[in-house]
Amino acid sequence: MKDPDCLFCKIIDCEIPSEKVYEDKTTYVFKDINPQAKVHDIIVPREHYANVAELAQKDPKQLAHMVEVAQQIANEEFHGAYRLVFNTGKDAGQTVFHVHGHILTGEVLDE
Ligand code: DGP
Repeated sequence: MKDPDCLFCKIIDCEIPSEKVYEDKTTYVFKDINPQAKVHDIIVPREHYANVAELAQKDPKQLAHMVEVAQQIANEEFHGAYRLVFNTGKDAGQTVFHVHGHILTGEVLDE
């Protein structure tokens, strides 16, 4: 399912440009517009889910696949070390309501 008003659905469909890092049949990864680490990528499922809790409930295999892809990117960027953050809910800082993981890597991260 797509949400015609969703920013990340539009990025996935190339209606809005992005700097692609990786893609496959179910998953798209692109550079964050406002990076918080040397490497800061956003990983999304092509299907629209509002947040990680909904994704975990409705398609746990997709969530596991996203972790695998994040690991693969970190293996290439920084010997497998990375942070994977899913802001969930407005009060936790979620601003785009299409589930996305922030992949932070490429350098030693602050604790
Ligand atoms: P969050 O705060 O967890 O919902 O993260 C949303 C992230 O999406 C934030 O780090 C900035 C990024 N972002 C927002 N709009 C765009 C955009 O148009 N292009 C790209 N590449 N990233 C965006």
